[in-house]
Amino acid sequence: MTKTAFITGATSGIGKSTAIHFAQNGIDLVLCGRRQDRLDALKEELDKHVQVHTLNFDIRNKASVKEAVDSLPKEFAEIDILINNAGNAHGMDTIQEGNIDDWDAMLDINVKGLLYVSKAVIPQMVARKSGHIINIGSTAGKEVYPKGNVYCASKHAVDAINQGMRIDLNGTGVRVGAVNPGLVETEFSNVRFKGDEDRADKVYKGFQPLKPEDIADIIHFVVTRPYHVNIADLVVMPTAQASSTIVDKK
Ligand code: NDP
Ligand code: 8X3
Repeated sequence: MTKTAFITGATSGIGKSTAIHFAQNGIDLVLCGRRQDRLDALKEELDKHVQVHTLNFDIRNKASVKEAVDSLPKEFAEIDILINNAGNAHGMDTIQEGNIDDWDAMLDINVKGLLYVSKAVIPQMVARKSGHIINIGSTAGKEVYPKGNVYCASKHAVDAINQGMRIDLNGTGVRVGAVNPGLVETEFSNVRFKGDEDRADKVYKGFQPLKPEDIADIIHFVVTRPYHVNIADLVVMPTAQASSTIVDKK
C-alpha cells in the first residue's frame, strides 16, 4: 500500500532531498516549509511521480501547526511517516556574547516546533496503531562544541525527546528513531551566519562533507526496514570527520 510521509523543512537541504528520494520510491508526500515558491516548485517536480500536498506554516506557531495538520485533505490525512526535520542554527557565539533572539529561534524551532508537529500527528498514528517518526538530531545532540552552546542544547533536547517518544509510544505500534548527521552541506551555515556566504562556505572547505542526498538515502533505508526492525538512533559523519571539532581538512 502506498505510504504518506509528512516532511517538515522540505524547502531545502536534507528535507528537500528526502522528499525527492521518497518520491522516486513511490511515497506520497506532505511537504512543509515557509517559502511557498519553493514548495510550489517541488510539488511541480514531484507530482509526476507521487501525490504531493504542500503546507505553508511556521513551525514556531502552535495554532498554525495544528490548523495546517487539521486541514489535510482525506487522501493525505493518514500520515505513515513523520520526518521531524525543520530546524537550524542561528549564530555561533560564546554564551557570554550570544544573542537572545538567536537562542529563542533555536529553542522555538528545533525543540518546541518539533513538539508541536509531533503533538498534532501522533494521536492519529496511535489510533491506527502504526506509524514511523524520524527525528533529525545532530552530532551536536551527542556532544557540545565551542560556541555551539544553545544549538547543541536544542539538539540534545531532540535526543531526549526521541528517547522519550520511543518509551511512551512503546506498545502502540508506532516506531520512533533519530538520524543524527555530522557536517552536511546545505543552507544550514548560510542561515547560521545570517547570509555571510564566505563564512558559510568555509565550514565545508578542505574536506568532503556529507551531501543532503546521503542523509535522504539513509532516512529511506530506516523507513523501509521490516516492521519488527526499529533503527533507534543513528549517527552519520563524513569520513573526514571524527567529532564536532576534529575534521581532517587539507
Ligand atoms: P536548511 O537550512 O537547508 O533547511 C532547513 C529547513 O527547515 C528549511 O526547509 C526551512 O524551510 C525549514 N525551517 C526553518 N525554520 C522553520 C520554521 N520556523 N518553520 C518552518 N520551517 C522552518 O538546513 P538542513 O537541511 O541542514 O537542516 C535540516 C535539519 O538537519 C535541521 O534540523 C538541522 O538542525 C539538521 N542538521 C543539519 C546538519 C548540517 O550540517 N547541515 C547536521 C545535523 C543536523 P523554510 O525556510 O522554507 O521555512
Ligand atoms: C549541524 C552539525 O556540527 O554544524 O547540526 O553543528 S554542526
